[in-house]
Amino acid sequence: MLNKLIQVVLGTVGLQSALLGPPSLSNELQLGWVESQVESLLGASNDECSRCKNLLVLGNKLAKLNPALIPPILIRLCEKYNWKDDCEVYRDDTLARGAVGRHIANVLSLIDPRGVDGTNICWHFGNDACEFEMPQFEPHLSSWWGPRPEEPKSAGVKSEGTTFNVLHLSDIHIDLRYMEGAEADCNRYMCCVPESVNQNSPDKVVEPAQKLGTYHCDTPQILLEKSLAHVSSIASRVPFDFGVFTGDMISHDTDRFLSLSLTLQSEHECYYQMKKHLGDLPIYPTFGNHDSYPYAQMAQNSSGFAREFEWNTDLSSRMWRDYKWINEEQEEQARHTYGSFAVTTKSGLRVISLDSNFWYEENYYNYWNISNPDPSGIFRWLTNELLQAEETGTKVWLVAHVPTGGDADAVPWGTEVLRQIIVRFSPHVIAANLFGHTHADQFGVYYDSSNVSSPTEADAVSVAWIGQSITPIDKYNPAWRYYSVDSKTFEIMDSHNYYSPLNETYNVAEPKLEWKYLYSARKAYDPDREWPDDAPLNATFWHRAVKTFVDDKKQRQVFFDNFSRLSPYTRVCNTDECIKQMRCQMVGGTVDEIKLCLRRP
Ligand SMILES: *[C@@H]1O[C@H](CO)[C@@H](O)[C@H](O)[C@H]1NC(C)=O
Ligand SMILES: *[C@@H]1O[C@H](CO)[C@@H](O)[C@H](O)[C@H]1NC(C)=O
Ligand SMILES: *[C@@H]1O[C@H](CO)[C@@H](O)[C@H](O)[C@H]1NC(C)=O
Ligand SMILES: *[C@@H]1O[C@H](CO)[C@@H](O)[C@H](O)[C@H]1NC(C)=O
Ligand SMILES: *[C@@H]1O[C@H](CO)[C@@H](O)[C@H](O)[C@H]1NC(C)=O
Ligand SMILES: CC(=O)N[C@H]1CO[C@H](CO)[C@@H](O)[C@@H]1O
Repeated sequence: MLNKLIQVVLGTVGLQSALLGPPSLSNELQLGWVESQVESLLGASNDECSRCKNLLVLGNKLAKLNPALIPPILIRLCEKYNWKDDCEVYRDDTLARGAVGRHIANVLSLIDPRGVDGTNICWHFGNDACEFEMPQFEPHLSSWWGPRPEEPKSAGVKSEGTTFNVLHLSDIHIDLRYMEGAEADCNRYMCCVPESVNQNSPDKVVEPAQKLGTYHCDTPQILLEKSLAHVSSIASRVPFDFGVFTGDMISHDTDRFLSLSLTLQSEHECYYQMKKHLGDLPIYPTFGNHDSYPYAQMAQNSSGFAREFEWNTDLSSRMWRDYKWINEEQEEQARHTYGSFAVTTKSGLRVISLDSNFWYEENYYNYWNISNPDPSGIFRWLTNELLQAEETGTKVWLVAHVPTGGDADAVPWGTEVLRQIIVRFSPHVIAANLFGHTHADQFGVYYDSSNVSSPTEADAVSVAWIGQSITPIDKYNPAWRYYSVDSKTFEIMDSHNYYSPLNETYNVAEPKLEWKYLYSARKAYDPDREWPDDAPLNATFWHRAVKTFVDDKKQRQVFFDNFSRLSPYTRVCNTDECIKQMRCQMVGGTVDEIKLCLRRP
């Protein structure tokens, strides 16, 4: 069945690129003309921001007239101005390798080069040529919802002291090209694959890729299987109600080696292994930034280019349904909302899985129509789900890959919209937000406050639980967690984290992964047991934990030990700068808030 699907997908995409066609040689004249235009625009004496915008005006015109010209122009300019090592990523070839030229052309044809699109493109891609501008989302946003209910329906629901368990898996990044013995200490990504070289020692491998995984490399097949076998062994003792997979199945292989077929095979393999090891346990997945092709690209309906990505939503949602993780109606939903869907679990919790590529910074489609809070429609869809839940007193968990804060590699505009939604519906509707992406074991607190740098305990409304990765990249021990959840309020009462010390498997004849219990968040982050036993690990709990990480050196180290699961590369964080960075990432709900927080003395 898979082969057939791949053929169908390859067939349609191939036909499409053939129709768009490569530029002919006679375009050489046009290329030369554009190059001279670019040169004169760059040489103009106006300020950097205007120069950058003028270039975008040219790009926008060209992309509308002849989009096929954009990829060869990008390659030529990239080589001339030395933008990247590998300028071939701008090619218009979306099958054999992950080239994005056509997608940049698509986006260039859509942007408003002189407005907020141009400003923020020049800010982000143009080395701060223009200053960042937050678009004005009001009155759009507040028109999406009325005031918060005085007496929310869910307020009447009281805990009865019973719990159930939920599995959280994240960031598998299977590398089907992983090769035991290949160079793990390579100069140029990807390491541990046949082509990896260390330039100082091209003929002799410096650090051989290990059988079960290596700190600087993605997940070999066997590591995925052994990890899931461990999850399954725990599941037989502490049964899970359901599992959440917060995305990223494809390896960090560079565009040179990524292909559509490798993407499809990796997605298939990850879903298949979860099904094989976890049986009837429903898993609610979400797409990561790597789970697309070319890397991180995903177009909104309103762009007119969404069809180029339908292969992915169609393939995945069909598999989720085949594996009985979602039903037919939800499959239909997922196909129409870029893989996002909502399900009600057997215990009555509403789980909403949301495609985070619409706020990820490397998706080019996030840089047009920036003034529109919702070009994709997913935020309206989400808000309608939340309003309905508010009305019926249903509790919701949000599941997405890229956190709105975290490592701050999302776009400030999309994350600000989501932050406002989360704050509006927390804590009375949204009981938890689950993310992945950073590979670290992290969390964040959302505040209902405009005072970004010093939010108070009373302002804390919601928590981002950022799940640790299976992949050891970069320098983590493979790990996963499960939550114990109140059966009535659906608040998280504790998290239980497992890890496997990968270095113990290095250079031994019969390597074996030993899985160990790492920690419980309740015990680790409230060592004096001040927090009442029957209180959930809600935003108030985590607000206090942040305070201890800042003030107490010992607690801070516990956090960092757990952050990388005690890998040999565990960080020590004792400088003011490091502590500030840590704190801002924890309390900054969005990319913009983190930046504002870092700027404060
Ligand atoms: C962009 O979004 C605005 C809403 O802010 C909308 O009115 C407009 O039509 C959109 N522009 C394009 C080019 O689609
Ligand atoms: C996107 O377009 C499809 C096909 O026209 C439609 O069925 C779907 O509802 C749209 N999705 C959103 C989120 O607007
Ligand atoms: C933010 O909080 C700090 C510390 O409590 C306070 O000094 C400052 O005035 C507050 N700013 C605003 C805008 O409320
Ligand atoms: C967290 O739980 C405590 C104890 O039940 C409660 O006092 C506090 O208001 C809760 N905080 C939030 C944000 O719900
Ligand atoms: C693995 O790394 C940990 C953390 O640095 C260390 O304590 C342990 O001794 C290491 N094990 C081996 C076999 O090197
Ligand atoms: C790996 C590691 O150091 N984990 C720590 C996480 O927190 C718990 C609770 O303090 C410690 O016991 C673990 O050692």
